[in-house]
Amino acid sequence: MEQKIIHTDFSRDVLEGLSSEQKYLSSKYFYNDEGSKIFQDIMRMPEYYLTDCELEIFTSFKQEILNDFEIKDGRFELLELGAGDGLKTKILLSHFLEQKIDFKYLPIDISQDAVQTLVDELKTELPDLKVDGLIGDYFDLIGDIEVNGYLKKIVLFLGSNIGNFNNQTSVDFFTHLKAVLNPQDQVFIGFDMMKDSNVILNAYNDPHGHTSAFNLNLLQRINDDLGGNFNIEHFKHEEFYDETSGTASSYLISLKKQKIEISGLNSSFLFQKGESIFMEMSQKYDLEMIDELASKTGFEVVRNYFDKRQYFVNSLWKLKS
Ligand code: AVJ
Repeated sequence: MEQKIIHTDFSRDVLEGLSSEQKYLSSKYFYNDEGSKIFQDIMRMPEYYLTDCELEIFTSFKQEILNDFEIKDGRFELLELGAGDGLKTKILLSHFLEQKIDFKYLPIDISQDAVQTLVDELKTELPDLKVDGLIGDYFDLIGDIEVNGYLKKIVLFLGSNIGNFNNQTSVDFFTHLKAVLNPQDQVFIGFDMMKDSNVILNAYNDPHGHTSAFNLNLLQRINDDLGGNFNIEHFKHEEFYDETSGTASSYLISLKKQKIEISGLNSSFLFQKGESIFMEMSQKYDLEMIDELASKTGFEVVRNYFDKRQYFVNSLWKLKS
């Protein structure tokens, strides 16, 4: 009997990634409902300093950030790409409400569960907030941003989500974003800074096993959604950090020679013992790289906000005039 193959982005991308010389999977598929939960465990562990840094920045500078957003007396829309659980954003949201600012919050995430939970929570925690959740991929949704008249938009891209993009993808992303923005709009981005490699490796190779579970969950997702037969005990997670380029890279390593069948792809894939699957990059930045990315894509930096240790920066950009 011939098997019917349903081609989704996920199946196409898995087929392409596992068929290539250096096997790879895209980290954007980490965030199914289970993966989004594991990511929350990651954010709560002390080794994952990124969350604490951004919380510190927002807590210390919430009024200055509001001033720099230059709302004047009008209304505005706050769009957040990859909002997740909105933990850090809530600090800004509640401050803006206290200041009686008239704005609407539009959280966007690839995980339906994450968006639904966030919107439900916000309705009880911040009943005065105007909020509309959107589900989808950032790239696709940027195209849907309405270039509607005079309502100022501020686009949040926090938590070093940008780190998952390589240089070319980051340039494409901001170029694309710039094309749908109006001259008064702004972008507020979280970048993780280059730093001592031990600090980075502790965050991405954590002793609790959350990062490992996060990566292995994607193999489980392939089993569940595409009929794969990965035994996740036959893979282990490894993290590398290149101090020169600032790139942290995540791999899963096959612990033995094995053949994996994925019935939904009608394919099988041979793994040698020690062979790796490239899972994720988490790019770290310095200020020069940030300036360069902004100016290459038609933006300029208004202000950089740092935490005390200067581990992280939230960079506010406006359109280059
Ligand atoms: C959600 C992309 C910011 O790269 O730091 C955390 C994802 N991966 N631990 C990051 C992640 C492993 C995270 N971002």
